[in-house]
Amino acid sequence: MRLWFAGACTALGLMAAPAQAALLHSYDFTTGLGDTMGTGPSLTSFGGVVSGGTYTFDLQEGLRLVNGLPSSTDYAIEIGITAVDSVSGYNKVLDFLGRSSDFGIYFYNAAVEAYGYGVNGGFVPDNVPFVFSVERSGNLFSAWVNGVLAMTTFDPSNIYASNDVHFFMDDSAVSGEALAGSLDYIRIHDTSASFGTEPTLPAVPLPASAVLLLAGLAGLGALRQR
Ligand SMILES: [Ca+2]
Ligand SMILES: [Ca+2]
Repeated sequence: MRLWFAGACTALGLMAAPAQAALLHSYDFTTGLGDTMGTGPSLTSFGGVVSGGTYTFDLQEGLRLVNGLPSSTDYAIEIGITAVDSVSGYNKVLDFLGRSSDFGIYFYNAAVEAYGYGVNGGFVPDNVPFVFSVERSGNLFSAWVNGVLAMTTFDPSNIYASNDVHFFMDDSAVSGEALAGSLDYIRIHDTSASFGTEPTLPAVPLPASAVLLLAGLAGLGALRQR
């Protein structure tokens, strides 16, 4: 009896553990700014154009995602992007401080810069598609370009920790540091381990006739309760 009980508890414990190394949300711009997987909040646009599976943005026409990360401190983000003029000066890529601070992740002279800690590295190409990805785990922040580690830094001040993220939107503290380009996708993961995973589509919705039938049955049920 005790053995059975312990076994049941173990099984329940495993089932209750959070899913790890999974793609959680995928913004593919196929039908708008929503999550292709149908589970996450939609992106907010600052004026770019969604067309043909691509989000095209000029300076200060980026995106915002609120409460789309699995945690404000532990997350992984994968972005399919073509950048225009990433090679001159600062171009803000990720802002976690409500655009009130100059701190954040930039493309700086064709490198990835963790501004606030003065750490940079890697190579950011111009006018060709590439994958930019980041992970924050504990307070260790890492960034990759096409799967090659560009830079890593600890983030003890939590300047890259928030569930309100601005993409390609510069701040008001030191402005004039925006990027233009186009996005193939923005994908949100638990950890970097699932980078490269393609999204699964949500279940096919019921045809309209079935929805009407169910609504009718629900109406009958309501009538009977009176
Ligand atoms: Ca700035
Ligand atoms: Ca796409």
